Amino acid sequence: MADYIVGDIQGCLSGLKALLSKVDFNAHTDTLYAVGDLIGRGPEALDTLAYLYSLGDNFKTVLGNHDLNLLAIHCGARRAKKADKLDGVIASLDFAKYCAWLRQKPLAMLVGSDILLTHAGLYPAWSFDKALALSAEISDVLQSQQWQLIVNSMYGDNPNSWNDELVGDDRQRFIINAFTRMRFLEKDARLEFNCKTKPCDAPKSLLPWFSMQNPNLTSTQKVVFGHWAALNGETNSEQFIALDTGFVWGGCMTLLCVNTMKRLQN
Ligand SMILES: [Mn+2]
Repeated sequence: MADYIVGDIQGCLSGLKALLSKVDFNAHTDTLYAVGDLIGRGPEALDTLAYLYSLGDNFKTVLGNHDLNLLAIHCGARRAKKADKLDGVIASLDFAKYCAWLRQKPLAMLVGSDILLTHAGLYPAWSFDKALALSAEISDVLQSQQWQLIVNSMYGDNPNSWNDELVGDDRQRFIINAFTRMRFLEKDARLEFNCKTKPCDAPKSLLPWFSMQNPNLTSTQKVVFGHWAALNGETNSEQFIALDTGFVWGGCMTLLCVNTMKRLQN
C-alpha cells in the first residue's frame, strides 16, 4: 500500500519500469502518481500511455505541457512536431481513448493532506485551496463538450500576471501557464517563459517561482513538481521538491516514496 510520485516520464517507459522494479511496485496495491509530461520527446510514447492506462485507479497524474500538446494535436489546434515523437500515438486506434482519459486529469491534486502535486509548481500568490479551485475551473471545461475551445485558446504568454478579476480565455490561459509552464518570475511576480536555465545561470532580475515568498503556505505543506530538468532536482528547500531530473535528455528518472519522502533514481 505504498504511494510513489515519479518525475517526468516523457515517453520513456523503460526508465519508469526499471525504477518500479527497484521498489517492487505492486500494480494492484500500490499507487503511482506522476507530475505530468507522460509523453513527449521520448521513444515509447504509445507503450507508456498503454501501461499507465492499464494501472487504472492505481495511477494518478496531473497534466503537463506535453500532455496538453497531445490534446491540441487531437483537435487540430496544433500540428505534431517530429521531435515530440508522438507519431505512434497519433496513428494508434487508441489515440482518442487516451485523449479522453487525459482530459479527466487535473492540473493540481493533493497527495495525502500536505503535498500539492502540479507539473510546473505553485504560483506564489496561491494557497493549496486556491490552486485546487483554479485547477477545478479548468477541469470543468476540459471534461465538457466544449473542451476543444480551451485547447484552442490556451497558447500564448499573456496575461503574465495574476489577478482574481481575470475572466474568460485570459484567466484560463494564465492558470494553465502557471501550472504547466512556469519556471522563473520577474520580481513583481510576472511569469517569464524564455529562461530555462539553472537559477544560478539566470539573469539577476529573475527568481525561481519557489524562491518567491508564498504567505499562504504552512510549514508542513510541500509542493512536488517536475517540468524543470535544469534544476536536476535541486531547490535548496524541503518544502519544494523537484522531480524532473531529465531522463529523456540522458539524465535519470526520479521516484519519490511518499511514505518515507526518500528519493530513488536510476
Ligand atoms: Mn513540462
